[in-house]
Amino acid sequence: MSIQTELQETIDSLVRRGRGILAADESTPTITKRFQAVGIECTEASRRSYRELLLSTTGIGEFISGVILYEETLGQSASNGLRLAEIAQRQGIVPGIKVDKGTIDLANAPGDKITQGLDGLGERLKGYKEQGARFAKWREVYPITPANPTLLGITANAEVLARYAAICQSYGIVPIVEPEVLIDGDHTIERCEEVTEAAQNEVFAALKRHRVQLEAMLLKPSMVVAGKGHPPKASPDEVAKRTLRVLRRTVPAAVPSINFLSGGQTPEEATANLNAINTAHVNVPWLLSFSYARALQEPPMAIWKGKPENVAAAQEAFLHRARLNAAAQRGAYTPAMEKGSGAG
Ligand code: 5MM
Repeated sequence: MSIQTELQETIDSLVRRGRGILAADESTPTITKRFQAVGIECTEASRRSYRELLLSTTGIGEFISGVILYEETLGQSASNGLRLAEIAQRQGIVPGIKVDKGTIDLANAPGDKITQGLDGLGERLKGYKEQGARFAKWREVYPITPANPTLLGITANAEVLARYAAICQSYGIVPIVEPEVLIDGDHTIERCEEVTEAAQNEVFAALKRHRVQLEAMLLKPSMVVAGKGHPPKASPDEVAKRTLRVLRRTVPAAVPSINFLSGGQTPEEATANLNAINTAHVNVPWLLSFSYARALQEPPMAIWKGKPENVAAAQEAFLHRARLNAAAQRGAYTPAMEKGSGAG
């Protein structure tokens, strides 16, 4: 099969109305933090059991088209001996892989970050592909302060995202490009909008420079929201208006789908905001969907608590959250649908 056909098949499988992506690619330090917050011991075995719980949830393939895995998970097998990636595939869910190696300080740009992991990326992609991965994800972060992100931060992060995306496509792997404007801080929603527009403008300029095929990538942006230290929160209509304005100004129509991260919003907020985005738009060229980690996983993780007797209830809560976000993708969510969840 040609690389072009491979890329198109993966895009066709991922980009589907009423479906989104599960981000289950927390690195070991991040999942340790998330487990500790709800009293779960973080071991190789508990991480495997938890991710098996998510991927083996009956019916989850109706709402989730792809899953981003962490390297460890891609190599793990479930209790029945099947590889976790194969369990996903049997649910109709395309396995993907987080390929970045986290952030460090960006030299000469105090307060800004840059993501590592480009060295040897091609060789790693070959191995991940053999293990079943068909798409990849790379995240750059943009902290907001009065001085950040700097122009250097915006250009350097865009360049790295574009180099990653170009390498992925040359190996037949669909890249998810994730520029995350962080919610930390007390900045206004106006400042978030300004930074998001500048960051995304530069990302698409860099993608063009590196000849990335826009039809064969997905964008995973943050929504335009105020800093978490700047209450009250904006209404879903306000978030939708500003988020759509930035997207229209920055994202070419050739990109097939935009899958938002939840970025510290509560599960209910992330669903309501996605729904508002999908009800506010008129004739946008992209599918507008989700690629949530915390907003899909917080309820099931809190219910599971590492105990086998809680697996069924945790799966019910996960399925419920996925169903609500799938409804939000169609603009068909109402807060009344929150009732009757499996959340305990
Ligand atoms: C921003 O984080 C991504 C989306 O998650 P949320 O919906 O919770 O915001 C997520 O895919 C993230 O990139 C992974 O969890 C990996 O994070 P770390 O910090 O381990 O690299």
